[in-house]
Amino acid sequence: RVLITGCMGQIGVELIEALAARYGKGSVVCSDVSTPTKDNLDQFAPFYFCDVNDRERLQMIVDRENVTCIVHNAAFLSASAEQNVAAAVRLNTIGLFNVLEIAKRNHLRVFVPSSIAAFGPTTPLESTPNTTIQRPTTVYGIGKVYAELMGEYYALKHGVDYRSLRYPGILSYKTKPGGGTTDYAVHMFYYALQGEHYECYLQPDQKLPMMYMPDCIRGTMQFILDTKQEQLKERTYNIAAYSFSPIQLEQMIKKFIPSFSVSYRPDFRQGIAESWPRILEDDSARGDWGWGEEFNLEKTCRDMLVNLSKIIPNSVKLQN
Ligand code: VAH
Repeated sequence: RVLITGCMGQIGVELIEALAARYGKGSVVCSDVSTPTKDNLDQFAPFYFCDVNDRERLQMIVDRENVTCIVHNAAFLSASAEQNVAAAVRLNTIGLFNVLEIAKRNHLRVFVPSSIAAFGPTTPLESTPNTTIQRPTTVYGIGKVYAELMGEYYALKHGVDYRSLRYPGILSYKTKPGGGTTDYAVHMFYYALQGEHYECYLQPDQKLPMMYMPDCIRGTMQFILDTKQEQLKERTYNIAAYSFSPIQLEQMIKKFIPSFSVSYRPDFRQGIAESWPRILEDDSARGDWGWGEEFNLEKTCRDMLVNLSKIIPNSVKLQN
């Protein structure tokens, strides 16, 4: 069975749905440090409240639920990690270490998301290859490099089947974003549909690699469940779909909501974003295990707006 830590997060919520669709309801074990409400508990059941720094509790869950694979999503994202360094180091590194120790002891497969944040200002940022300089300048990014290197160490020394994907920014409408630097891209859709002006915390021309959640979920399932170890030439792969800047997204949304307006007032997150790749090169993932996106930016925008307009009351009418 698959255990998802950080199951209440942006990716966790949708990964549970995809795994349950494939293996049946209740087939996925969920854990987080925020608890589901009574009206959505069954979506996350069986659910365990678990801080991954509590190794004994994590071991109890693995034993009791016959876990064979851990998808370790529990982490502080980039912006919130900068604001809570000690807590982020505890979760993003010690928590990761606990998961690797349990995987070694119980012969589990482990998937840990990495990120474009695992690169830094000295990395070639225009088309960042799978193997290159990684000197990130954020606590979150340093934690991701630690995870990548420790995962490879456990694979090499202890035969742990460790796998990781460097995600770009992810666009989705099923959960409200929290703590990420790329989350402006989701905020824009909410403000546009609510008929509100959006003040963006990045510069208008700050290009970043992005991807739509359905592609992220499909690619992750393919990588974790349908890819044999012998296909893997790397433990960690870049995956991406497209790149855009805030002003490009503003213009794309305006095709559907011409009245939408954005102003730009960069804050500390601009410093984070400009240290990240503009374009992620993911040829290795495409060649080694068949990664490929299905949503381009226009298709993403249309799907986001159509689905969010069903969730946001009295949302602005869409054109086109
Ligand atoms: C963040 N969405 O902004 C996350 C991600 C690509 C960045 O790791 O922190």
